[in-house]
Amino acid sequence: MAESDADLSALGAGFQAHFGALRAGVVARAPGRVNLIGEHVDYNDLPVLPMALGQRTSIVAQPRDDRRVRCASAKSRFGPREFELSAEIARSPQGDWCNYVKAAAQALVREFGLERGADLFVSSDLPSSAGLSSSSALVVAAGLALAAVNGVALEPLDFAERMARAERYVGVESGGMDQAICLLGRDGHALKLDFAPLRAEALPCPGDWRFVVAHSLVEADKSGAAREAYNQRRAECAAALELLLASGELQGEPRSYRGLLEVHGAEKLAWIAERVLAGELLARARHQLSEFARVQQARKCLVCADAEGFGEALDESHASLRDDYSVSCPELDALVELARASGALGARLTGAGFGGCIVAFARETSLERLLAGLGRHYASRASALEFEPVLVARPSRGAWVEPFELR
Ligand code: NG1
Repeated sequence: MAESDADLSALGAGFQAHFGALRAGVVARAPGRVNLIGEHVDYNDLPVLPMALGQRTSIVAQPRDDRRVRCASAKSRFGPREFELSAEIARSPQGDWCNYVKAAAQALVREFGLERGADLFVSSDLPSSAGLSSSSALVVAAGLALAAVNGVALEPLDFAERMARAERYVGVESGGMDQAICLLGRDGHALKLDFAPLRAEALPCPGDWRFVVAHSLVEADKSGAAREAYNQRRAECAAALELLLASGELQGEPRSYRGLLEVHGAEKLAWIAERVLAGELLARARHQLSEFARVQQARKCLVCADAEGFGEALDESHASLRDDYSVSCPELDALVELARASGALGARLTGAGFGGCIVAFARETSLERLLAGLGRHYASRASALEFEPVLVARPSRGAWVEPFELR
């Protein structure tokens, strides 16, 4: 895809304003994503169905002769940072943007012994803390840039698995969805991703299907409180699984959600879970099992262009995330309702929740009505926002890196 000259010259000018002359470098591009369905299940190696966005993070990188990495951002609130490449890179304070660059750098030093630092200029049109995976876009772009200036080239599948492990540096026990869709995304397609090992099935989006992303205006701060809540969900899933396995019902069976689901199916396991578990742990396990079934269902609907069925799966996913997984909030619930009342066939929170965005699904014929309905929600606030609160998601290609050339 040819990038516009204006975009490249803005990146070049930004780089030079921070670091001086740009002699020879690379530019890495890494998209955000919207997850259509399969939420809070990737860390249990259960499949997900996201698409990569046209919005992305770009990094211009110029190699250095030492091991220093200097980072600057086009956004003034992300101040300049520096660190030295090493196998034990000290973390910046929690929430600092540079931790995402350090995450990629440390992993690549450990695995490939990178020797060469770089000056990095970062620019992005992805809102942060929105559930659109701006964090993984930064990790992947930084990883691609640092690998390229060190002459390390990897297959996207392999790179995605490495970057998923790398991002845990920031303290979130995340799964592998974001890095995978960021690297493997395909124009016009959603991807069904399976994990351990990572596999991707590209599914063309029917021509008249539209996905609209709308922001709740609540920041889902995954470097703060949302991080604890996220890690807690993962721990609760593990605790529920232990109890299930210890019950007389499942002795000697596979020891993972995926293994159990493959052997018994979601319905039978849900029946067992209702007998063995209670309270929050039952609710968390129920979400894992029901979301697994919904991803299978949604995949089928996508393949046979059953828009009503797909919308229903989204609606049910939201209910499960709200009621069983407790990761929604009143602002997200209200936006989901508004989307449905404005012609969406289905809508749900997308990403980790606790704020951030919803994804609403509609046919092309209802798009205008949906956008108008959602738009009214922001009427009094839109001018105060530094990002577009509503966007039509265009399924886009995954990340890449190329020589930086001003045409
Ligand atoms: P976001 O929406 O970027 O916070 C997080 C995890 C994913 C996945 C989703 C929930 C990271 C980097 N990503 O995404 O792995 O678990 O939540 O489905 O933390």
